[in-house]
Amino acid sequence: MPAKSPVLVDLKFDPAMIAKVLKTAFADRGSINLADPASKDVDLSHVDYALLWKPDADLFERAPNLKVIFSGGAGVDSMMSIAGLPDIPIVRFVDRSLTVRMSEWVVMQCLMHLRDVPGHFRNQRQRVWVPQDGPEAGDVTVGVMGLGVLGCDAAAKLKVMGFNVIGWSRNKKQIDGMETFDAGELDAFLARTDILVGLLPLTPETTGLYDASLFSRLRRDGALGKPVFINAGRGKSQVQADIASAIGTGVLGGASLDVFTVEPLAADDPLWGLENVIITPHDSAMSEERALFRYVEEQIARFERGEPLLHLVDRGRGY
Ligand code: NDP
Ligand code: OXD
Repeated sequence: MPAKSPVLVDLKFDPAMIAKVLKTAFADRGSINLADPASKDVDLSHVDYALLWKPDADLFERAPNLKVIFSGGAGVDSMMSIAGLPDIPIVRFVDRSLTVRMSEWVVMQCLMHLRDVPGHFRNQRQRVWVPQDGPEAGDVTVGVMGLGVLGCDAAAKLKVMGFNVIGWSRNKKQIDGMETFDAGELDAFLARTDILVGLLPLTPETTGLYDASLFSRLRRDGALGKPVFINAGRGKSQVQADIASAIGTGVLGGASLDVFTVEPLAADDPLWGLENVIITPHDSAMSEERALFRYVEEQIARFERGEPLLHLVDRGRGY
């Protein structure tokens, strides 16, 4: 039997962690880690599978015979824009732990705004005692934009916390106990939303979608007073300057942002200094290396048994 081709790994994550975890991954076929200086001149022409996150620009020239590309993350926008991307299946990362952690982050952010945690922090720092009598979750409608793997899980957990949850996606979804809207019903969806949660992939349609005009169409007479914007999808879906000015003018009451137009967020960006803005450095749900390598092993095994790959990217839609 011919030797199995090693998996090509080019993941711009923590290099020490990748090197460590790779030692026990892909036991039956081995791997070529492009972060390893020894791989610099290695012949990649025989490689069948590549696991990539922000790969080197010349990768597809060096590895022209790939059969499948695996994304190191759930989002594939950075992959889709690489010149020379071959027309072969691309599999995105779908993982229980990543999904659970994203939902933790979303629920936490909604609760932070519901219970005015930024205001409590401010009072604590000033050593003042100001009890707040805010609304309960059931008085507030969270509108989730993107009802895929992450959006559906987050929506279900928000409902457990008592929020009224509605959802928006490209195609209309039937989800028990949740009112849903399709792409053409954006205005109706926004008019009902007190807390907007963005869990959309970045595509040409979703680039710059969260802007001043969209913020101005959110519900203004809800239990929170002013609407809140939360985004963990992709930063280029938001017009960042519009967030800061919407908070300044009171169109938005607050925001939680895990993703930014340019990452890392510049030290002089005004968003850092806004009290009602909670910033996390794109760590709401990071890919866990062991789970990622196991996932790729399982998918390769499926592919080689002649079974369909799971979680394939639709090149036409871009996600
Ligand atoms: P999925 O592909 O499972 O879901 C995407 C959802 O977005 C679908 O419901 C889809 O609609 C909807 N959608 C896409 N384009 C449009 C559009 N133009 N109009 C309306 N709805 C649209 O993705 P996941 O849930 O797994 O992940 C979502 C995104 O989260 C990723 O692409 C990534 O960018 C981001 N992410 C961020 C992380 C972080 O750490 N901050 C971690 C992981 C992911 P339909 O169902 O009709 O196709
Ligand atoms: C992802 C991410 O897409 O971490 O998985 O952003």
